[in-house]
Amino acid sequence: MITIHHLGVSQSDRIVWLMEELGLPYELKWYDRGDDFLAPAEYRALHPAGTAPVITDGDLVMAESTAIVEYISQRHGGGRLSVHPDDPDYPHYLYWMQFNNNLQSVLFIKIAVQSAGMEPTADNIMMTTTGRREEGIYRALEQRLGESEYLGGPRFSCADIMSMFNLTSLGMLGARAIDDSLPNTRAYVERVSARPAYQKAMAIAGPAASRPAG
Ligand SMILES: N[C@@H](CCC(=O)N[C@@H](CS)C(=O)NCC(=O)O)C(=O)O
Repeated sequence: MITIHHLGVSQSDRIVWLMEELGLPYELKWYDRGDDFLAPAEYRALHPAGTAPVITDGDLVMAESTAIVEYISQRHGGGRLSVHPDDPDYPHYLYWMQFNNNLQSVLFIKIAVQSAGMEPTADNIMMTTTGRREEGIYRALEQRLGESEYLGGPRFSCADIMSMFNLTSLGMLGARAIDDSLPNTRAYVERVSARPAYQKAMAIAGPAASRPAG
């Protein structure tokens, strides 16, 4: 059985969500962040990358959520939440599977530049580039959700599982609020949040959940 090593309040909640969508059994092992808000030593010892999520599946120890999600979908879920290479939406699926890392890399650069005390002025090339990229990402998101019900096509897929955390929980990294300025994205977030598997997963491992007793 797959064990999800869940770091309390982190994007490892998406693996719980995936398992609930697929109706697969799993064991949840909960870890709390340290006082520095980072993963504790016990968590970092699981995988050299030291980031959440990590899963174990028999002898396999795997990190990086994009890889984990596709691995579980294909190996344990019969590919039913993936988009097949023959599908016309396959290129979109691949693109939106990268949305998570795409947006987060921009936000991390923004935080680094800001914490170095640099001002967001027009002659600050890093701030200009980061701002332009961030705007482009949200523009692409609005455009995609204006033409397709889900990111990977007409069907809910792993691309949606990969993307929701960024739209609901990334305020702490300065992510843009999903408000009336992003109407297609806002409607999408409401639609996807209503899914029973999403609600169940968030109750188990989402931002408002806490370590189960015992
Ligand atoms: N691209 C990675 C990002 C992983 C990541 O940054 N995880 C955060 C949690 S949201 C983390 O491990 N933070 C704790 C730490 O860095 O100590 C993935 O999707 O798995």
